[in-house]
Amino acid sequence: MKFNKICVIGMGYIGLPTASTFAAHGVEVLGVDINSKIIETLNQGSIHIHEPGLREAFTTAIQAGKFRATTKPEEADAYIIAVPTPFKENEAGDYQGASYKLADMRAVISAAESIIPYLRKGNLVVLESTSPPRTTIDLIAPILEKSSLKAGSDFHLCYSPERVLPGQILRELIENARVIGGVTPESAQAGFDLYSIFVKGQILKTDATTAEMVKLMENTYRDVNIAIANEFSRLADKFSVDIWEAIPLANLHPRVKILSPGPGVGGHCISVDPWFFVEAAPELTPLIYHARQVNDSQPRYVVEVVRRALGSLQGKKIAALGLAYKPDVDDLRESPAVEVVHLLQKEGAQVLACEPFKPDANLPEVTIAPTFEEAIKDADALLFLVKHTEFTKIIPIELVSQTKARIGIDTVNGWDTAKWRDAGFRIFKLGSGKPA
Ligand code: SAJ
Repeated sequence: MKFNKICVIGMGYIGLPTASTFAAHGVEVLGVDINSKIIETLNQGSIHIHEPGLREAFTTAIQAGKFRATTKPEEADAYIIAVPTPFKENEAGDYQGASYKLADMRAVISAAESIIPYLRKGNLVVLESTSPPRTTIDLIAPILEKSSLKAGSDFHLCYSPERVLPGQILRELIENARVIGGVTPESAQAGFDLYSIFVKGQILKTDATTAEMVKLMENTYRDVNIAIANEFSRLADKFSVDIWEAIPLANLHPRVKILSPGPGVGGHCISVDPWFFVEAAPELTPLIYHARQVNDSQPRYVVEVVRRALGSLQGKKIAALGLAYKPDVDDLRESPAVEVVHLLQKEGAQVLACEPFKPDANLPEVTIAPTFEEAIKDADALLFLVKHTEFTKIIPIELVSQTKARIGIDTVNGWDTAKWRDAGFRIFKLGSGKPA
């Protein structure tokens, strides 16, 4: 199949890099988003997302005259849906007294509906948004078929998960292997043809539900593995073992690869996607459910570590270093660091946060200091929550005159304890049992 024009719906972390990459490869791309501010920004040649390499890719697309942005789709050869699938904030499922989160599919539904008037025979529609099993067949096909065209015969329909790692999206978009699940083999082939435009990794064809399940399995696998690392960190604390020494030793075993404990699992993928399995089959997913519980309760565990370091939290001044959901990104969604700040404040602590990737973030009940120096100046303790490279490079001896704090709490193993101790700090590391 040939693609002269494609329409990418959702100009977020996935949609914009995807649209830019297609356009940079010579395809005419229409970027669609319901947020008119984003559309304005894009049409002015600017971007609203921090992602290494994205500005360059977007500029290439604009300069080639191949990219335009609007709030509504137009006729095109292919439509890619890349809108968020978060969970519902105010509604939960219940299985034998255990509450689980529910997928909020409203954005996917309205994106699919927005295509109906423009859909023509021979078009391809691809859903990229992470979705519960059977979404393509049971939710998307019936919506698109309101056009009176039949999925799989009149138009092609695929599910193709995105597996790029935030921070490395532009490279991984091209290099990663991509799975294309079609509602028919012909649909899968059409999807194959589309992504062949820029994907250099393997492109593997399968059916739509397998592709959906592959995506959910990948992120669930990671969540469960992080949960066991977090549980190990709690055991290490109990037995006065340093987990940061123990994990590399265990990982010398040729078939063991324990991940890193930390303040919890955030972001819009790994902390969300496993719930799609639980919602679809709560009776089959006790392990997945409990892994979510462990990771979701890790911020509370961090508060216990802080309490161990400081005693009562009432009135204590804490500099929270990092708010993003993981190192060196500006994304604060579902961030465990933000939750730690909220929990500490509930316990009476006064927290001043520092987030170099988003110093002007506007978060309810979080105070962000204008500078790192301001955040640490009057603090009783420095709480290291996100392993941003610049925080790992702090030279402790240089901080002595800049902060009142003589206690550091490191939840990410980003500081060399000996150096901090030599500079006169007591360091409490998550998962290391006792202070150093
Ligand atoms: N984390 C740990 N310990 C670890 C690794 C990560 O606590 O050892 C935490 C991070 O700090 C973060 C969370 O887990 O809070 C998730 O971070 P991540 O880097 O593992 O993953 P994401 O959410 O940025 O991206 C994931 C990736 N999936 C997998 O690695 C299986 C990515 O490839 C997917 O494209 C993305 O989800 C997605 O969009 O689904």
